[in-house]
Amino acid sequence: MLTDYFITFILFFCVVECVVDDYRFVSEIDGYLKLHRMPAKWEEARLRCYLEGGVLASPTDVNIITAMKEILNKDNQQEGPEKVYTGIHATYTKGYYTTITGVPLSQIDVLWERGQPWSNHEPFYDRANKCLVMNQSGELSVVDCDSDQPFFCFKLTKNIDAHKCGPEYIDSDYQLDNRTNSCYKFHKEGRSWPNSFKTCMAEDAYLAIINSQTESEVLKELFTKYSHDDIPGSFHKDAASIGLTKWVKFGDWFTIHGESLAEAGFSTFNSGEPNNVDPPELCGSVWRTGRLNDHNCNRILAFICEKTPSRSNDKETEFQ
Ligand SMILES: [Ca+2]
Ligand SMILES: [Ca+2]
Repeated sequence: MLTDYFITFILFFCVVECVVDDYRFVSEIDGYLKLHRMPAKWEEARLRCYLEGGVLASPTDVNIITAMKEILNKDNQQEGPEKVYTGIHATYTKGYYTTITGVPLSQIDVLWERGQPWSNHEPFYDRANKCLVMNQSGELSVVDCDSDQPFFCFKLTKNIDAHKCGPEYIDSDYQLDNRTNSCYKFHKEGRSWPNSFKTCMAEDAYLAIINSQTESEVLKELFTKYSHDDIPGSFHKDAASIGLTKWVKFGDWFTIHGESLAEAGFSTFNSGEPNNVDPPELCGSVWRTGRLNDHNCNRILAFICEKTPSRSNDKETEFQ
């Protein structure tokens, strides 16, 4: 019930502007925008938005252009970035621009920046690996997709959901476990350790850290819910990446929050591990037993993200 009230609250009170985990509600577009100030290459920006459950925002109509411009010109009293990536790209075939969702450039009312899209009287846009950026005036220009630019992610309102693990703008797959007071999500899609780390970050979470024997049991139980058949792909299915790496310089294992295993509260490796059998095994995983393993960071494995529900609880309290 609390959840229902919370959704109602968001929908009712966010008429002008409200912020859910950095996503600002914009009523005119019935959705949320988030400005990522940290520049990234276009493919990275696209991936980041996808992992957050949204898309790289494109200035497809006057409402979204207005909203993006407003944030660019006045972002929390800070000067916004001069330019941001849009979702408009020609990475499939040079010269053929579409948005991420497939809207062709020809169907968009484009306001080009002065001199664009021509350069030295040659059509500049008809070259490989080009993407469009938007400036603070809403004008577009062509850049190399490998350049680093800030960007906006966009999400429709229907993707916003209230949940006991947070008023999530991502998904509701996180489950709170009362024994550890943490939320967990088992990702059964296989990824390398670095990509697993990135995915958890995009979900406002982190690769799980085992802080106690109890938490080891919790992850073991979570893993048990996913049989080999439940996990698609042909990778190894008895281990899942967690937030543990070997600090080579120091020569021992540390969590991604900088703690030694003793400081973290759980240090039991599975029998025979760490064995460095596929060298270098510098990333950490949990076996189905709930115990630790070392594995090669490039190895594809399922993974487990963890997040604390406290931030969202604060918000729910505030909104009652
Ligand atoms: Ca933990
Ligand atoms: Ca191993």
